[in-house]
Amino acid sequence: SRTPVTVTITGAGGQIGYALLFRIASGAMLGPDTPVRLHLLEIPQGLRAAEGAALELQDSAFPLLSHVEITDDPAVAFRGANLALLVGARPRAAGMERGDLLQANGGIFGPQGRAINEHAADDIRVVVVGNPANTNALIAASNAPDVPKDRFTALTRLDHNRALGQLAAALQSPVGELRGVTIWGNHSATQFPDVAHATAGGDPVPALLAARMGGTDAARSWLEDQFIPRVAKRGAEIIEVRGSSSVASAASATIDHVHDWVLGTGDGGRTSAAIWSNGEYGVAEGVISSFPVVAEDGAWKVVESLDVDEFARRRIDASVAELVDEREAVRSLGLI
Ligand code: NAX
Repeated sequence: SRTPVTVTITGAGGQIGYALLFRIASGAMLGPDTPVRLHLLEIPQGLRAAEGAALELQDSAFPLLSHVEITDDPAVAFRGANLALLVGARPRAAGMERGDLLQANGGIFGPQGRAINEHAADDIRVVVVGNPANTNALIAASNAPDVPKDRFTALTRLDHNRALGQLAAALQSPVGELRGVTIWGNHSATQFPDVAHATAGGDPVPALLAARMGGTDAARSWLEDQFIPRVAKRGAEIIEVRGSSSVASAASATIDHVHDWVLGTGDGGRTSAAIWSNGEYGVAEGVISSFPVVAEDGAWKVVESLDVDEFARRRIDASVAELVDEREAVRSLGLI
């Protein structure tokens, strides 16, 4: 049987952690032939919740689950880690300024980046879920100088999946027929969900929308006034309707992200992930921005051939400007 893959989950005692653990242990993330070791990192007050989840993992008798380790020590949690899902973060409290939020998260993602640098396996791959996800990933990457920058990513797959869901509903098309949707920029309200190059059943989405909505102007206003803001603000809608933030959908998107990164995007084609920018599409170098990507041989690659029109350019630039601002803020706080 194969050597288990070590997966570290931070914030494992929290809500998303609880939804993630069972899907990882069932094989949904790394496939039915890959055994897993789980390292659950929590702060002291979260340890009991993680221990409780571990009891339930035991009670689920997953054949692929070889071991569970629970700790509040990052050195122990990241030792030998092949994959790290960084979920635990400091949420924005009422009245907290952005600087305070970034400072508090720097106190989490700086030390975690250093522990990854020192203790993780050579093939470590990191996805940051905890918000502000892109900048937390940048902080972790900057504190792990020996790890290649392209191993640090942030989750925009939930935004991507939200866009697919909205488009499928609007076009009355099965979600599995949709290709070529992109989330650009930051995982925040400035993100740009872009369907200009998307297809449904092989047909161009902009033309399908125009046909359904009675013209290109109607389709454009639907995109600008409904689709884009609804995807970008879906987190708030979930909180309002459900009375609690997105949990299962966030865990599911995290599973999708890691699955595709490790096993490849294959026939599913393009997706979206926030990765280290090397300046593709004029995005500032050295921020963690969402791009159109495929994954091959365990690495994300930006799909570079797409036309960016003037509307898309403005939207991408606005979201990237926010990422550059966040980078300046964490730089001036000495966090990177
Ligand atoms: P919870 O508050 O339920 O869980 C967070 C857990 O992290 C807690 O158990 C806490 O004890 C633990 N924790 C805090 N600091 C830690 C540290 N230094 N080391 C280890 N563990 C630590 O939040 P949950 O609903 O699970 O959400 C987790 C994060 O995901 C939040 O930051 C949230 O904003 C973010 N989200 C990101 C999304 C994305 O698409 N990127 C969408 C969903 C979600 O909003």
